[in-house]
Amino acid sequence: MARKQGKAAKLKPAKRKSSANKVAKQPKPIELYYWPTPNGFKITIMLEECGLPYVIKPVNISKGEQFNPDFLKIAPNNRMPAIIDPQGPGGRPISVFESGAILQYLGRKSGKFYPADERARVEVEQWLFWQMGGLGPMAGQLNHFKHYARETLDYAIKRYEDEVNRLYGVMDARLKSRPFLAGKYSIADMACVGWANLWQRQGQDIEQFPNLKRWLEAVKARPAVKRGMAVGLELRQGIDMKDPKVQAVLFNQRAKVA
Ligand SMILES: N[C@@H](CCC(=O)N[C@@H](CS)C(=O)NCC(=O)O)C(=O)O
Repeated sequence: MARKQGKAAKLKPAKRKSSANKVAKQPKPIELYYWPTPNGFKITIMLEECGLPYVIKPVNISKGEQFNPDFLKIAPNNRMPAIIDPQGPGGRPISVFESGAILQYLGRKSGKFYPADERARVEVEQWLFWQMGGLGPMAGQLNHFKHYARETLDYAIKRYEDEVNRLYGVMDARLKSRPFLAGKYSIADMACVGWANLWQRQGQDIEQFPNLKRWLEAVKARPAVKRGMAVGLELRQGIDMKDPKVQAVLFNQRAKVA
């Protein structure tokens, strides 16, 4: 909705406005360095939910654009998503990497989906960090070993399938007595939905988790979530994750020592 698609990776900060045209001009859109994956969707969902104007800067991770020097200046972990907000604190540009930190930043900026009240905020943060440290990495490793690894390693597949199953059990228990992870809908739900949506691919049976199933349907029914999870899907069309050239970019990455 609030989105435009731009060309990748010219990371010039926004020029300062003169005071004469400050009032009349629209705010500059947030630049979202993005590829359509569950980590990317977290941010498109939040931007759509908040109605914040943004422009997509595609980072084609299958071609290695996450290693472009300009991108590394704002995202030193060579992973998307990252943002540049031209109207950051003090009216100056700011860049943020790590999807959890971006969600928190946008939550503070907009005053939405990330409550200021300390108790409510702690509820959100526990589940946000649970996703960042648990569900995301475990499901990511499962995806690797189950779908992409050149050797079939039963031990690794079982290890991560079990762990994702355990995490879904934790989520299901949490959702038994509340509609959303932190009570009210929040950035914690946005962080999880793209991952939980892949339950089939993760070898899980959603019927084992009725509360998670109800939550997933409710979150996915939100118009902003639908829009957010549709952003840029066309970008990855025709990309074969089993292509050795793609795997050479994405797998076996080691430290690049200067
Ligand atoms: N902890 C990071 C993880 C981001 C991440 O893993 N991004 C993946 C796509 S989902 C990526 O950019 N991969 C590029 C690569 O593996 O080189 C976050 O949540 O922002």
